[in-house]
Amino acid sequence: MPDVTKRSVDPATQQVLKHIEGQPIKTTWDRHDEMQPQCGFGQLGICCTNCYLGPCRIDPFGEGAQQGVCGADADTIVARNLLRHIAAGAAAHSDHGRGVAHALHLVGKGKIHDYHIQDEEKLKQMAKMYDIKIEGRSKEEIAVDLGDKFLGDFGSQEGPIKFISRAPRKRIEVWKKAGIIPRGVDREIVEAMHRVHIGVDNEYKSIILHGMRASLGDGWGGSMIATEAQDILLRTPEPIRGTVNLGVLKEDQVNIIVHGHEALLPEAAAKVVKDPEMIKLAKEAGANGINLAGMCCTANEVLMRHEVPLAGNFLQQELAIATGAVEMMMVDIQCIMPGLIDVAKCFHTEIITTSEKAKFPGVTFIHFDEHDAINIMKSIVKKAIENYKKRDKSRVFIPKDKKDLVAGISTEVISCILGGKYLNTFKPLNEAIINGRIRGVAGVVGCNNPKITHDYGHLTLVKELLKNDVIVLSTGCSAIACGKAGFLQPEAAFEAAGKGLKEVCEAVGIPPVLHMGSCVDNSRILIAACEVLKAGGLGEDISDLPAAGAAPEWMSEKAISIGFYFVSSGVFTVLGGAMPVLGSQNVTKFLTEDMESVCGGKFAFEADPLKAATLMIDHINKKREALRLRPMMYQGK
Ligand code: SF4
Ligand code: MSK
Repeated sequence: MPDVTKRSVDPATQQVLKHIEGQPIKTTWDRHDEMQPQCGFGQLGICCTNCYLGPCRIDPFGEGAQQGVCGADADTIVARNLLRHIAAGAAAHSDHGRGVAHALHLVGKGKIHDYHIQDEEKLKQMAKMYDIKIEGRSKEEIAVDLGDKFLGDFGSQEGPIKFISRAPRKRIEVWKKAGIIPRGVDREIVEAMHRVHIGVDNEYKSIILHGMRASLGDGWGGSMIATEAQDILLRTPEPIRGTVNLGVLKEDQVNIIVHGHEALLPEAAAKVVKDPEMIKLAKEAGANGINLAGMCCTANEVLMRHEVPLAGNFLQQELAIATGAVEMMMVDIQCIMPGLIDVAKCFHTEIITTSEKAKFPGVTFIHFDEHDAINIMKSIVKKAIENYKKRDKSRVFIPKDKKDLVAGISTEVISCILGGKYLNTFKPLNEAIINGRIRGVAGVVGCNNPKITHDYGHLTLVKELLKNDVIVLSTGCSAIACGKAGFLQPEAAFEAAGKGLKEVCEAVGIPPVLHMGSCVDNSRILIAACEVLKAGGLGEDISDLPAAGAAPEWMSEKAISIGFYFVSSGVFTVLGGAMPVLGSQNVTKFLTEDMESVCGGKFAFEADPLKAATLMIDHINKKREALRLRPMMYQGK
């Protein structure tokens, strides 16, 4: 039997894994074991299936073929494969953003009635940025124009996309010099796919430079539009208390899990499960109520705005069903394992997909049409209630583990907490960095991956950063991991923090790990970096900041795109495992060394999270020295 402690450090996950031992239930860890040894050519990035002269692969030992049938060498093949990954990741985020921008437009037109403008201030702030007339106009009129402008940034041919102008002047100059300012979100993704076609772009640096441009179209385009439009429609997150881990599932209630990345859909679910008519139906079915919980980034969205509990992060999706207590898993887009279907077959759980972009064999598709959101959601919730009657109570196993947390720390909230209601500013944070109480800032984000013990990478890295007085901004599955370990409870996190960081966080009333949202909300970290620069004293460009990024358990193409837009924005970024590029020494060197001279940021690959923390702290110290900041006041914890 596999050692569950090697699979996860999370006690709830370990318990469910133990509970299902011997049952015919396969999880991602089992499939990962079955997949060993994984393809070496794939890991090194040196196989190519881009045309039917192939498939081709390069001999990594230099003895066999060094070129594909067309003559492409390892550099070209590795760089092209990487660009395909970036394009897919950027496309996923950006298509999400397009959906929300479109919804904003429709709300303004009065064609959608279940959503409304909830953050008028942000609507006007964004409208001003796009030179949209505000005076004397209704919020709906402004929303129509803003929705159009957002959508325009997807289809724009010449650019630059608008939000590039939010970056510091020096950063824009760096991008101009490198020729990587995105002209249109879609244009860069399409051009990426053109360049990787056989016989187009064959020069690795040129291919990667375009990857940087496409990723910037994600971070400063598609993702940022998604975040801002969601804030306008659903409200900008504010600090909120919540609960996390599989223990949030309830033995006596109808459990419904929303999973994926949509924000509009769970919004409707959060409303419908409170509807007295639905609660009455649940009681008639023998349950004590309806319990809505979230998984992955849909979870982060609905937690931040509705206190909906988080059932878990990426590697826990199958285990949630394996508790035997889930009546329905409602999935939308991204990070939904097809393996869920087989686990669900072992129980009464019904999986419903609500996105026509994300279908699964044998899984019911119910089109989530924003025009009739509440009614559609009611019909879905009714199905879940009906399904409760089929639950086999003797098979239910819900681990007790759950933790309280504080989430919803948007950029606006940070500046408001730091500066007070009337003086929104990051100044107190800057002063704490300048005077040596806080060493610097780290963005720790991204997925889980069975290649690394679940949550171990995130937690070990974050603990080490906190100990060394580095404040952590977190999103996605990393934020959920931090929540499960108690790092999002101010008091518990203070225990882990160095003396200086603890003093500052206690004084201003923020936890040292800030939950900033979902994957698209990594754009909030970019904006936070801009706000820090505006507050003064820490240089003129993002690359001047004593800051670093990390994705210790990354796995998705979106994570590659995120990594690229962080690095291209000037941030030193450590990935917990190498991207599939090691088959080309030139590409690897470009990513981990030469990129710094192009954009001020570069990648490092380090699987050991303690060593990754050291790399980040060393980088932060180097930036402190360059800024001639005071020595640290205390030496960590
Ligand atoms: Fe082989 Fe070149 Fe075709 Fe790739 S593009 S499959 S390397 S022939
Ligand atoms: S959900 S992209 S596993 S963070 Fe955003 Fe988690 Fe990574 Fe998906």
